[in-house]
Amino acid sequence: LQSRRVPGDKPVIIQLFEWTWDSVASECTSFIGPAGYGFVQVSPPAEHVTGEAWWTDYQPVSYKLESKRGNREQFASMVKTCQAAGVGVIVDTILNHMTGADSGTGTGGSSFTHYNYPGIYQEQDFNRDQCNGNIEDYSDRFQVQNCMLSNLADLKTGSDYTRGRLAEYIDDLLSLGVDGLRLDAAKHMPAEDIGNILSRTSRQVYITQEVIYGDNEAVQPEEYLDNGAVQEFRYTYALRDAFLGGDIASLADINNRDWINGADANVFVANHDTERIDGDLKYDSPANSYVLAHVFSLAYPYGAPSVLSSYSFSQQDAGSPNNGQASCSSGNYDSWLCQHRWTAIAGMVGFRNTVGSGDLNNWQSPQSSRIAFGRGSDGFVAINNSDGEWSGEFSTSLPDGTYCNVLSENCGSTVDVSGGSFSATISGRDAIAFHTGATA
Ligand code: LAG
Ligand code: CA
Repeated sequence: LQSRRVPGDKPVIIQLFEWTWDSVASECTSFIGPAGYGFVQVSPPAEHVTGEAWWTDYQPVSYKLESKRGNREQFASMVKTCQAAGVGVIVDTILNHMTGADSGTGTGGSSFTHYNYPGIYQEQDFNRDQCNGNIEDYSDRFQVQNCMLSNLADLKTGSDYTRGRLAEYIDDLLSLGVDGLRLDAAKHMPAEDIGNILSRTSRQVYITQEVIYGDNEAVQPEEYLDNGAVQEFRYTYALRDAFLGGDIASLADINNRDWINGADANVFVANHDTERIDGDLKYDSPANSYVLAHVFSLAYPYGAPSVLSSYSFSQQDAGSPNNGQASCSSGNYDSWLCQHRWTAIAGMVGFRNTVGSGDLNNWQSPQSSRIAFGRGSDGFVAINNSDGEWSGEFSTSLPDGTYCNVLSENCGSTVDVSGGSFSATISGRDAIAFHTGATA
């Protein structure tokens, strides 16, 4: 089942949080494909509850592809357009639950009550007979997998009917050409239930499972490796602590910890949930730490990296601006942040693609807030997470030449490598990165 975990030779994923299908399609063509990103991860496409908040999308009502992000035709056309631009589409997929509402009508016009979704699921398809309440104790495996996550009606993923119905939904997505699935709330389903559902589908695609690590929890990320890749949240926490705390030299060994193996991991500086947690890294974190963490994440050989592209908010629940019709190029940005276009982040995508699986080498760290390292003989990066300027002589395995600092606009700054070394001055809270794919 190698196909479920290899993200390919363009491993960088963008999570286009809350973007409509039309806006995803046009961004694939105009920027994402040309920039070298391999995949976009899009919001859940299934019919969901109505409302202003962003999180309505996480309460499915049916498997009709009619959501705030667009309809079936728009979804199908987005997949084709992105693929034509060389970009695969990963779909956020909710298998664990349906709604948390007592009753209502979904974005596609379907009526429902908490435990009745006409033509799809009734009372017997939920775990209410096992547990009639919310998860309270994460050290209790039974609760984590059978009780409700925030009152969301918990599907009986152990039953033949439910498994078949979920596989049918996945197969519908696959029939439209989808390239991968992000499995929402994977920790709340037994790993073998997910394995069974995926085994019923017509094709095996990239799978990344959301299994949020917690100390002393009953359900652990490692349990899910047979199904595909797993999102390694310990990595997100480690980057947060390092970049906000100052000591980034401690990240030296994160490809060699007691975590998910790099080849099996999907990692990110932030996702739509963590950017809403106080104290986690987000777009307005102090001292350029969000950008520097991305430079590290895209340079360092661990996991398939995702980059969140989201919008600024002052209220946690606020839905996306302009009804999700995102725009990065028109000059009318609303509050779309377009992180995937930021010079440093987009520049590092070329770096990642060029260095491929090149070994980590030439690690240099004169103090804990400053690190520099190479990737094979194709790329080199230096990150200065302190306020003062860092002037130094660096050892590198890159061939002699003049390279663009890909963190600068239009090759505005360069580095001269000669005889395995170069000298450079890196401003406080800044970085430089260069690779053999971008010479001056
Ligand atoms: C996820 N991963 O496991 C998503 O990444 C996360 O964003 C989802 O929560 C969660 N699982 C369920 O799919 C989001 C919001 C919640 C929201 C939920 C359902 O973070 O706040 O819950 O989606 O829409 C909301 C209310 C709750 C209420 C619930 C049910 O905030 O207070 O109990 O709806 O009505
Ligand atoms: Ca469950």
